[in-house]
This record gives sequence, C-alpha cells and structure tokens, in this order.
Amino acid sequence: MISKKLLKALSDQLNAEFYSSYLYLAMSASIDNEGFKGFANWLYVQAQEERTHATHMYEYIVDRGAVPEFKAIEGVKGDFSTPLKIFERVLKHEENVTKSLNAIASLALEEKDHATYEFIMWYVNEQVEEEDTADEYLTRLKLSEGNISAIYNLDTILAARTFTDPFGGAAA
Ligand code: OFO
Repeated sequence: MISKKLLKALSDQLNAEFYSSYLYLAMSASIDNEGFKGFANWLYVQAQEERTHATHMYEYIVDRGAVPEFKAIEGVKGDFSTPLKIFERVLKHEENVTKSLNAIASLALEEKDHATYEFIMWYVNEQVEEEDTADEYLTRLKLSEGNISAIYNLDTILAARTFTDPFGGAAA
C-alpha cells in the first residue's frame, strides 16, 4: 500500500501533468492563430504526450490500490503570441516539473517505496530530454530573433512532429 504522503505527492503530480497538457494546448491555440502552424503542431503533440503522462500516473496509483485526489486544474495565463515567448515559458515550466518529480523520487526513497521510486524515475529521466529540447528551440529562437525566415524554417521542422504514445497505447 502506498503511503498517504506519497499518494498526495503523486496526486499533485497527476494534476500537474494535466496542467502541462492544458498549458501546451493553450499555447498551441494562440500560436496557431499567429500563423505558426508548425509550432502549433509541436505544442499540440506535446499536450497529447502530457496527457499520457497523467493517465499513466493514474494507472499506477490505482494499481497500488489507491484513489488519486482529483483537484481543480489551474487556469492558463500568459502571453503566447510569439514562438520565443512560448519557449521561454516552456523551458521554465519543464524546469519546475523536474523539481517536483525529483522531490517525489526523494520522498519515495525516504519511505523505502522502491516501486514508486522506479516508477517516478521514468518521468525524471524523460525530463532530461524535455528540458534539452525546450532549451535547443529557445536558443535557436534567440539566435533567429528578427529573422522571420529562420523562424519559419524552424516552424517547418516542428510541423513534422507526430504523436507516439511513450507507453505504447493508442492516440489520446
Ligand atoms: Fe510530463 O513531461 Fe514534461 O512536463
């Protein structure tokens, strides 16, 4: 049985993963209307991926014989009118997500809940790639500032992203 403290931490993380999905969907909608269809596509796919992170966490909690607490998902606020503004926020957001995942990993170790530690380490490791990708696009956008053809070039690259469920399920 999972401890109350860990259940709370995992429930909060479940909520945070849904918030991530919500955030990326909001960014996608805004930037789509600014004419950057490739960035909109990348963010839409990212929102789908975040949803799988949430449902995978849900499955783990239920498999451990517990029921997650379903709290309200925070509303999304922010200026998502340019790819640069978006990726500044994406990187900051992902860095915060990494911090909360690391805190859960530490708590699981403290409680000697090795199954939860193993489970959460998938997410911790996934963050390395997510932060790296956000950082790479942010750097490229900073370098291309003011150069619209360079930004559209990146938009074309991001248009090619397709959704693959990291846990092998069907499209969400
Ligand atoms: Fe859920 O992977 Fe980043 O936030």
